[in-house]
Amino acid sequence: MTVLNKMTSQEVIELENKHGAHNYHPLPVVLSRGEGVYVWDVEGKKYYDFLSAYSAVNQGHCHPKIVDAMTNQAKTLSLTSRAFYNDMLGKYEKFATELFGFDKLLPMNTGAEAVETALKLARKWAYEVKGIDENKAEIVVCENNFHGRTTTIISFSNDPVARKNFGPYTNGFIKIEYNNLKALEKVLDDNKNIAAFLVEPIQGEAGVYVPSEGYLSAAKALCEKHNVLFIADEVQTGIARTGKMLAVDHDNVKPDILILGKALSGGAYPVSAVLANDSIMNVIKPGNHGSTFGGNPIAAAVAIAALEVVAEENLAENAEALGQIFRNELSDFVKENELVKSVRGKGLLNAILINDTEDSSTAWDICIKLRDNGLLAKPTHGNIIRFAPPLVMTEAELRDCIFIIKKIISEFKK
Ligand code: IF1
Repeated sequence: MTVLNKMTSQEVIELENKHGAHNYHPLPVVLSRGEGVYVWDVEGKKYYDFLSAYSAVNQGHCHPKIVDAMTNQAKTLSLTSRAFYNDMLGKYEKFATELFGFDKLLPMNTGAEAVETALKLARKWAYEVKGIDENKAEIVVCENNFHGRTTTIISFSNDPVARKNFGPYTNGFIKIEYNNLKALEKVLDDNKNIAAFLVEPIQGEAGVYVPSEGYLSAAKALCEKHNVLFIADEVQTGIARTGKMLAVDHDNVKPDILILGKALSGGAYPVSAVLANDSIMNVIKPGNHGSTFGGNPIAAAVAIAALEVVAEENLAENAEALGQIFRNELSDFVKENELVKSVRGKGLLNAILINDTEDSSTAWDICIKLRDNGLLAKPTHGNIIRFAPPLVMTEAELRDCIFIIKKIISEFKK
């Protein structure tokens, strides 16, 4: 078939441009292979991956254990739907609930679906357990949040690019400032109809914005005081990315509802999940919620393998140690470099802030130069570059990458 003939990067880009919807603006690099921390383009050039598919590939590209679990299961049984039992889902649910310390797991596929699930769960709990009048429940969210792309989720986004002209929007959300406990306290004091507080432990899309120490635990305490569910969206921060299995573990917080996605599968397959205890999850009855693919045997096999890899290869500890080196090295560098304002993050979820106007192309131009020098990273809103390599990186590889990043930024001319 001609469409499968070998193509140059330029040809692939033109093909996508012509036949694909323009809902992305990718860095011009066309990848065709990945292994561990490396990816290769169609011309054979090798790169360090410093995005990890937005933190989905924490376990590294094509991890052999995860690929084996996936291919073996694919050859055995791939999908039954939930109309019947399959012999993998229960095993996975037992494994994951014991690992994260919850009674129950509800399996979905994408992050946005899991967020939607958590919102539905919180609302149903509010009416049936907390006793809020029907259709009156409110969910508190944070400014500059990113939780996905569905109509309800973008209803409470304040990013005009993600939101404008997709209305009418879903009601029932109150937005407060992130990292502001007074704002949370006020909204909880003023309103008796609040079901839940939905929060990212670190705001990813907002530019790796790390809240003050103690923010999450104090927010959790406020929620408890008001009988409001604390929902942690760990789709991006979870599964060892920030140096602990969950980012809330840094603050010793146990969410009422935990949302996982991305690296729950090591990037091999779309797998997401919502975890909660029985007092909450038991409001969901047959027919209330579901998904054709959610909880399929391949997803279950892949997720078990992906979570085992995190423990077997000490990925949380590695992310913590390498993250310290990365931020130490770059904050020293920032002090003597005009182009970079600061470096921030936790574990291997980090970002540098470029010293330029928000709408200038400096971050993008630096990413192009990094690409030319064998390192792939992507700019995000407001001249910020996110650095999030796979967690299987070695210290020597990280130091090699730090060298490349410093070199490119030092040489960079606006
Ligand atoms: C895109 C950012 C990352 C998420 C959190 C839910 C979801 C995401 C905290 C939804 C997804 C993505 C999706 C991707 C860009 C991206 C992203 F730049 F927007 F912030 F990762 F850094 N909760 N994050 O971060 O998960 O439905 O996509 O599986 O282009 O939308 P999904």
